[in-house]
Amino acid sequence: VVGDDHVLTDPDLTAQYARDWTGRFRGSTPVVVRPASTDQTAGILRVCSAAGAAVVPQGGNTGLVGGGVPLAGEVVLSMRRLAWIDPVDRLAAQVSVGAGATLEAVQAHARPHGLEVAVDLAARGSATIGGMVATNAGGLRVIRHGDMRAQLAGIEAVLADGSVLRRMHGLVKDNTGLHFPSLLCGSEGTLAVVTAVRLKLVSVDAEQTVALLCFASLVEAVAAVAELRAWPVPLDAAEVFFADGLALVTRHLDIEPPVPRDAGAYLLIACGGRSDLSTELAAAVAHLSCAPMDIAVATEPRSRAELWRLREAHTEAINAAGVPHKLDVALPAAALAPFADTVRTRVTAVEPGAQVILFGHLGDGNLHVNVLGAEGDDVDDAVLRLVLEHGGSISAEHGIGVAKKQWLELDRSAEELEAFRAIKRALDPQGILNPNVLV
Ligand code: 2HG
Ligand code: ZN
Repeated sequence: VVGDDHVLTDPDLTAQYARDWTGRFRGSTPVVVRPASTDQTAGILRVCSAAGAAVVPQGGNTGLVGGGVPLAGEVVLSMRRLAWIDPVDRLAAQVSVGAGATLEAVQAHARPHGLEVAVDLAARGSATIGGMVATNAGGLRVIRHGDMRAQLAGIEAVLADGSVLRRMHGLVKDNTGLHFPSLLCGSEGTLAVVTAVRLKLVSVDAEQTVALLCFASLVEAVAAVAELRAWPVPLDAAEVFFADGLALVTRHLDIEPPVPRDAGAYLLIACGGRSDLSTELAAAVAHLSCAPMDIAVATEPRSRAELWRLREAHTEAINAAGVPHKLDVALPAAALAPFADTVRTRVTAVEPGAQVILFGHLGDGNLHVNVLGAEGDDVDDAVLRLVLEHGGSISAEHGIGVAKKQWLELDRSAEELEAFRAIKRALDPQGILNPNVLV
């Protein structure tokens, strides 16, 4: 279907497709197939259906829950060659792209038109749009524009039997029955393989301000986000990290932070618009009930990037220190601080030598609990149960994959999971699409 050059069987070539970026998930595959079109994707799935061969669809392989790794010897369907990008539709402020286009490539394509994809994340250089849709990626700007699901104006996807669902006209109003972008977004490659996406675009902010606020505690940072939200300056991001993460990042990058190293919580906020909003932001900060102990502000691209780097580099700094257990969780705003206060004790109770690093998207109630030095799954169990005790969700934005599959039944009801399975059986009766993920 794809020609010999795009069927990889040499273990030296397939190895990189069979493990994840963190090193936690390692599998094997007899074959990696690399289609360049929707027709070829459909052809491969017809062959795999006929052979009853299980398939793991894979984009940029930047996922963090093992959802794109062939852990049971599945065929890998690498979507990276479907990297076409149509001209930007300026009238509609939309663009159609192949599933394999990277977020960075689409951003570079849209920016000359003053437009951009509203979702942004640190893995932008490798993460593909198809993978971001399949996992309903969130990232750094959800507080303002919503997650990947909110950016979808159309989708094209291939079902397990090779049939193609296509609705890419991008109509803003289209109330004609089931909405496949919603159904497939977040289905983690279990229902269909996304081949193309019609994305809504937003206008690029001409001026942007980033501020790093140092607080005595997370309680104060959470309260600050609530108060800043009520201020008439639209927040683009409200991110959090702590002193231990800052120490790891500054050591890894060999830099000095622009703020003291011993704050109780660091809140990075960003806002943007047509004009410079830094005066409004300063006024909003000055009115906070709990004044920050220290502040660093940046309006120029370079200094903004330096502040952002302190937050974005957490993932790579942690990975340089070891193989982490990553627990991406969501909590109600009121439970964020009580959870953060308890989680370290719960982890060290089951894994005395473990190091817990917390950071995340505070404005979305989304914490990334990273645990270094954990052996088995006891740590995952302790953290996820603590999340549920606090009324949270076991996955905020990374998905379930294989990493959290065994805890899904604690979070979703038996009735919900049976509905998941019924949809899966209807669309993929042989169960060949990502069979070890989600349900
Ligand atoms: C981020 O927010 C990503 O930087 C990765 O979601 C989180 O490394 C992580 O745990
Ligand atoms: Zn994140």
